[in-house]
Amino acid sequence: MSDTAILPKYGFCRDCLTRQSSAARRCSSCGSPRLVSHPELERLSIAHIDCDAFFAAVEKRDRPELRDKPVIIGGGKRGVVSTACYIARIRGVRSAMPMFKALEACPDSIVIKPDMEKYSEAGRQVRSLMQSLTPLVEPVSIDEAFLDLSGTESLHRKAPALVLAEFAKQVEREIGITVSVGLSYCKFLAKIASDMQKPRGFSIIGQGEAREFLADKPVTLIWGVGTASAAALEREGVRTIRQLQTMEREDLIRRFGTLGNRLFYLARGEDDRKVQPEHETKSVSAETTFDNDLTALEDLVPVLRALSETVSTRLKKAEIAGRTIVLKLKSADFRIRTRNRQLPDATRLADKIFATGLELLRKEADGTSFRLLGIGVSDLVDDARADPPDLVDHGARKRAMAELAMDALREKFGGKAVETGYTFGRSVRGKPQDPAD
Ligand code: TTP
Ligand code: MG
Ligand code: MG
Repeated sequence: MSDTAILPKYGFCRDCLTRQSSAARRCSSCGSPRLVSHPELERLSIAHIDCDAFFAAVEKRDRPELRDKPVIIGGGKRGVVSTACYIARIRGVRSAMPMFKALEACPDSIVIKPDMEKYSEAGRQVRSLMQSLTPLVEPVSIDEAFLDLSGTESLHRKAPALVLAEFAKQVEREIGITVSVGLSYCKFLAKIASDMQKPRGFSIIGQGEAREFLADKPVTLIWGVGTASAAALEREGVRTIRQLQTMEREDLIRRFGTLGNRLFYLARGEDDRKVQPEHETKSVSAETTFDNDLTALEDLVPVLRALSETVSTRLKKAEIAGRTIVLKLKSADFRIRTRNRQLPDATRLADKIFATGLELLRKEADGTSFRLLGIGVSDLVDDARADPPDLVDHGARKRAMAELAMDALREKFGGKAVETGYTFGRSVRGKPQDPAD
């Protein structure tokens, strides 16, 4: 066997990366049972990688004595679980669970307040290792990304599957956390695959098995099918993807609009969305210099609201979204302050930009007089996966729906037709400027 070839039928070992030459259940070299084989092993090149119990894993890395303990990251203002390690999950703790419930389920949990700076740094490290594999890395959230490894065989001198297994080992060694890998021929199935064997998973879904694999799954597995769409499908008696596979495209479009079209193709495992690397535009922002310096938070808030709407409108127009909110202030003595906050998921919603900006602004409104306020969004990505529709925070979801409804109205009746309570009747002093980003 040449150095670069893998026999798809026998695959390779995820622990020592040795290519296998028989169908034994354990690695011929190190004895590990963590073998990967698949008939399409050498052809598949679209991957989705997601870190395992991300926040908790970073904390465990930094406090090794917690390794075998149930650890929950959460608390803070909303009093819910951000993430639970896999030990706590076995005991019934889930993301977004109210903290008191989590502690009922697992009273000996170690609860740690989130340290976003630290998680952002770990996320950046993972991202930069990904970027050394291929320029085609599309970040989805703080702990996950799509990678397109097609055409990289000549560079790496090995099939994408092996490159990915090596990557998973590298992350463990160099960053001290673990990831799960999904490998397929399209983004839809790569994403599903990465979730199939967590933690430290490595799952493959090939073209040959896609339809059958999907058939017995619930429609909610399809990205974009949230609670509302699932209920609409349920009313028509559609529960499984198999049912969608037997329906006509025209029929699906008639019943469910554009979602119907997507359902038709995804149900058949057809997804031609490209992996889109991070955008060249670095950030989108808007700022205002006041006619008279402002000091009080309540005077700054309506300005922040209006600017957030401007930024949001631009993001929506460009079909992009960003994961980092940047607040900029210039004090009366011309000192510039910038403050950042990273979000778990990219957003393009004015409400989210505003709320995050406001959190940052509260800390700065300390009696200082300001002459300029700006808000921006960076870490830009394609908006296809921004603002996940089924987030657990119902308040936020309602506001997101309201915002999208308002956008539709504005489009119909013009920009000034709908104003929110924050800006209503209060025009922003000064002239919004476009800093050349
Ligand atoms: P996820 O990748 O969804 O979850 P996870 O990494 O904790 O666990 P898994 O092994 O299942 O992937 O989210 C990444 C991080 O984002 C997570 O560690 C914490 C944060 N997060 C929240 O703060 N609130 C939430 O409701 C979710 C889902 C995630
Ligand atoms: Mg994760
Ligand atoms: Mg994730």
